[in-house]
Amino acid sequence: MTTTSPTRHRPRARWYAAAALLATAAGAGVGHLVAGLVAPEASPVLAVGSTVVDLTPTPVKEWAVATLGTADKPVLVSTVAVVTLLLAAGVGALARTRRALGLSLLALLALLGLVAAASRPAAEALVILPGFVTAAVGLLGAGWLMGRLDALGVAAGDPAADGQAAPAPRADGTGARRSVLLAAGGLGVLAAAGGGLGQALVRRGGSTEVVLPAPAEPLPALPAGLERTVRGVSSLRTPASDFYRIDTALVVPRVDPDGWELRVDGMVERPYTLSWEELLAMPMVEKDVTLTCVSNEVGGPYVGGARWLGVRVRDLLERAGLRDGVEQVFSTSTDGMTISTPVQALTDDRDALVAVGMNGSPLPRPHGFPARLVTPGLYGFVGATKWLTRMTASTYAQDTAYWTERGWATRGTIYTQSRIDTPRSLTTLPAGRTLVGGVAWAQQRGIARVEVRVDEGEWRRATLGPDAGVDYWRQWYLEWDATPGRHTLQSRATDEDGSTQTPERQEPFPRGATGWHTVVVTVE
Ligand SMILES: Nc1nc2c(c(=O)[nH]1)N[C@H]1C(S)=C(S)[C@@H](COP(=O)(O)O)O[C@H]1N2
Ligand SMILES: [Mo]
Repeated sequence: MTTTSPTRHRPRARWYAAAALLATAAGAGVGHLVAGLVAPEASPVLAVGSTVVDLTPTPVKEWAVATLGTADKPVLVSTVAVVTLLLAAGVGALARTRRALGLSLLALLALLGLVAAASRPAAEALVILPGFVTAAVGLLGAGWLMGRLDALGVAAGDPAADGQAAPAPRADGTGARRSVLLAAGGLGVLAAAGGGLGQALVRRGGSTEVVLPAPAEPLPALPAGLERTVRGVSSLRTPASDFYRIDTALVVPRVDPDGWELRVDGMVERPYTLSWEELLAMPMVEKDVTLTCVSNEVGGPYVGGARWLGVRVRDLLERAGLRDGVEQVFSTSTDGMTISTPVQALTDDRDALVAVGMNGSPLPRPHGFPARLVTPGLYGFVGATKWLTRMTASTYAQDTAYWTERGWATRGTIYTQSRIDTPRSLTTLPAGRTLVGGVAWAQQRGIARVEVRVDEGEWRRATLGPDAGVDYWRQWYLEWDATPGRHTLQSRATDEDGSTQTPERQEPFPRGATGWHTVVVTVE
């Protein structure tokens, strides 16, 4: 029997579309599995997703963070997957009549995933493997399944019209159909099993069983926070599990401290490289610092307080010996993120840290294990490099960081801000005595007071919670005799420099949001 049948007897185009879609899914599934084994970031779907993240214009990214919050990553990955499968289906339909062209286009699609993976910043030689496997499984699978479909056409076709020598008995049709189903089922199993297992591997926990040294300069225990007495107020210390996470990584980088290094170079007298053990052998200090994301809207969730353990960046830079003219330290993460931090903020007495511990444990992987920068007073995008691996003393003319290239401010001092945690906006509460409470922060300056007003009435001064230093947020609360009706609550903070949170509304892009947090509640 010949291998091709006249096209008019072939099953409809949608079956070929389905075949290509299924084969592509199988390829992606097996590729994801291989990536889970060798290099998670090389998974073709994730690699294409990361490339899309990097190429997305800032306003779109801002919109995504604002509307999707932390669901932005799953939504992105699903979108990439759906678009890819639709493209594959289209190419599959074409392959019904133009097999070589269709399969070549499918190969091109696979090649895109391969190129995306190979051009990721953390790319090692192994990263082409998952893409290669994806391409091989996808193409062979598509070719094979389409071959089964062709055979089905032959079996069902009119032998005379086909000019085929052999007649097509009924039994042949059933056999051909069964072989199509088997082939499709096999590819489906590959897609589901590969994808599922791969995802489990990609997600698998990191090697966080490291033991951290005790701090040379320990801090006293944090005082009890207001969260015990004012229900609904953010806890004084944010547990790592509740700590906001903002980064461009679609898979949390898995860094083995054994192979990890911290390089200090650039405009320095003595560039050097530290191993994990060498870093841990340096004097460790503890600091309570509230991190804030520049993308946080007024009243938003991207702020958290933690106790960090680490080595002073100043000590690390002094060891290298900064030359004259250094303006910024350009830091790099293992996943290729680059962040510019003004050198002043890393060398003055605010004690910016290369942190290895968070709230008494090693850094969790999502927060930068094994080491990250923590720079008090600056938004995370200019001072909190996670999965840190290199610090290069530089000038702004010499090196441009990731966010700077995307139009964000070069220096990012955190605005004085306050947030109402309770009552929550658009809730209904009973009339009578209520506690209005929240948090306020003005890192590097400290919070002097927080005021609250109801329905644009008189500003009333709130009671502040414990003081854990200028770089840490302050909890606050105010008693309010809530009367029935709809009410608007607003808060504003004043820092120790005497400046009061401005009512002027400013969007997060490009230097952080401003305005008063406003909450509307109904009292019954
Ligand atoms: N490697 C890397 N580090 C990064 C980022 C990133 O995308 N990649 N995002 C920065 C931003 S914008 C913020 S706000 C903080 C957030 O730190 P967290 O996720 O631990 O809260 O990390 C910073 N460090
Ligand atoms: Mo951020």
